[in-house]
Amino acid sequence: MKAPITVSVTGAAGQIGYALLTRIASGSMFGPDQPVNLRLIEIEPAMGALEGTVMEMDDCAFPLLNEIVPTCDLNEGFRGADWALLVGSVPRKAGMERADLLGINGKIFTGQGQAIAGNAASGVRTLVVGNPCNTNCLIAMNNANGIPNEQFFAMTRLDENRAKSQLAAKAGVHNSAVTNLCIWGNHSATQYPDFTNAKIDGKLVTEVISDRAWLEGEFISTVQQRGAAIIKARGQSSAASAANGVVDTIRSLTTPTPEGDWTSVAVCSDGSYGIPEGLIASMPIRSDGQNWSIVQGVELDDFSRTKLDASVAELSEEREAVKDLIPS
Ligand code: NAX
Repeated sequence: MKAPITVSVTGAAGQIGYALLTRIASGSMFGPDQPVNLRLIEIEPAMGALEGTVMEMDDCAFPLLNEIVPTCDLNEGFRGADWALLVGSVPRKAGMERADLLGINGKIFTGQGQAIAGNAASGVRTLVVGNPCNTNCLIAMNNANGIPNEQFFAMTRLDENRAKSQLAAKAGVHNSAVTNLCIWGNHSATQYPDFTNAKIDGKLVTEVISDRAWLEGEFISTVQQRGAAIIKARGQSSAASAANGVVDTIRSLTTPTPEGDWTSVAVCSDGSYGIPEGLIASMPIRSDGQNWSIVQGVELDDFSRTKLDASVAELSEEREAVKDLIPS
């Protein structure tokens, strides 16, 4: 048997946590022969609910679950972590400005970045899901002294999966036929699901779907607004699909990317595609199973460039709004 991997999850008593923990402990995330330790982090008022989640995890009697530790202490929660999944954050409430939300959540991610640096394994990789996830990731990364920037990610995989499913439905094919779908920029309403480089059965989407007005209009807005549509229909935000996005992101980072394809995840920009260095922006990524790299040379036409620039401008504004939380 392999040595267990330690996974820390914040917001573990929330909706996404509920859907995610069983996927980790059942082997969906790291494979059917990889034992896991789970360290579940919550705020004090949610510790009772977390206890209930832990009882259910016990009742699953997962063969791969080695240990489960519920805690509201960040140092204990991130101790020895190989992966830190930062899901918990404070939702936007009525009357709250975006800047207020950035400030409130920013403070959470300052402390979590510091606690990761102080307690986790040196190779720890961090995936931020809690919104605004790109900028929360930026804050955590800049407060995690000694942990390389390449080990920080923010999730746009749910958006990629949503976009693939919309294109597949329009073309009347299975979603597995859709490849090379990149979400560019911010995980927000400005994100750009790039249909110009995506493929269906190896052909450019634009050759398969001739309805350019649909691609530029309804397709993009459906992907951008899918979260809101799910809230309207379900009365709660997406949870199972978000948890699935986390599993897919980590599998894509830890297994080789299929030849010729790429996947979307927000990473620290090195200046590629004119995205200012240091911003956490979603780009096309390939992995060899250990290390990842940004795919270079993806062509952006004028339409794509305008969309990407708008999303990057929003990321720059967010960075400006939280600059006090980023040590220089
Ligand atoms: P819930 O409100 O169900 O759960 C959030 C949990 O986080 C709560 O249990 C809360 O007690 C906990 N929490 C709050 N502050 C914390 C802190 N400082 N430390 C530890 N735990 C803390 O939300 P849920 O539906 O699970 O969504 C979680 C986050 O994911 C939200 O910010 C949401 O906006 C974001 N999402 C991000 C997505 C993405 O693609 N990046 C998509 C899905 C989701 O909307």
